[in-house]
Amino acid sequence: MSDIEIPESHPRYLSLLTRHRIEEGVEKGITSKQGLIAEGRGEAFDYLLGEETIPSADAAERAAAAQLLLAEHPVLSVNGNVAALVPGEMVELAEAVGADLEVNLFNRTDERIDAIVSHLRDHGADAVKGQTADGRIPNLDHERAKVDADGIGSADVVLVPLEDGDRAEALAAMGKVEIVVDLNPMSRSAQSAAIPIIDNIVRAIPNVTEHARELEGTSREELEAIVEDFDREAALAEAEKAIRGGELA
Ligand code: PTJ
Repeated sequence: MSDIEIPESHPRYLSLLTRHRIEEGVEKGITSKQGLIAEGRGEAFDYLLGEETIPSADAAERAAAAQLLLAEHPVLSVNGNVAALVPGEMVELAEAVGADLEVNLFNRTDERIDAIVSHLRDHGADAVKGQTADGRIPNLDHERAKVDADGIGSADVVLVPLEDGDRAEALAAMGKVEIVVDLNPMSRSAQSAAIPIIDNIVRAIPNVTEHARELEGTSREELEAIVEDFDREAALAEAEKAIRGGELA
């Protein structure tokens, strides 16, 4: 395990910390090597976004909190990058909204599933789904399609951060309300989501949790109004505009 110290005063502190966590994730057998490439892609978009949560992303994070609180069976999907970057934060969000955590991998191996389950337990999770794999997402090849029947298989609302486009689309096609976290507003995952959150996951998850805590005790009608008022097309357009640095071309 690498043990570099990053001074908090460094202008690119968050970006360096994030890279370091992903690198550690690969060393621990949690994150796939492809996860390093995905991280680089995400960083490029984050740089263009100004490495901040733009107002439309904050609105998406509030709508996501409301949608998760309204859900009957919400599930938070965890892959190798998510486990490396925000393990404790995912556990806290699951607790705040009463959701299940499920390990669901693009490059699935039983070893990585088990490593991520115990990593999440080390960060305070009681129960983590993903090892049973007795359910299937239709229209996807075998390994990528595996889910728990009593987890993602029967969820009504699923949070899928940093997801590959094919699977995000297949989950949406199953009729699940999909909340996606992805720094690329043009990705198929973001485009297929009911609530696309265009923000870095390290900022997004704690902010969804904070909104959920603020919204605790809010009536169903008010929560429904927050979800309805959220405009996904406008949020995607705002993020694209911010990335392009001005007016849409
Ligand atoms: O652990 P596995 O096997 O499930 O594999 C996970 C990865 C991420 C490797 C796999 O799902 C994959 O290849 O994903 P893609 O197709 O590279 O898509 C990842 C998306 O996440 C890209 O659109 C990136 O811009 C985005 N992204 C990367 N890092 C972040 C991010 N979005 C938010 N926060 C980040 N830190």
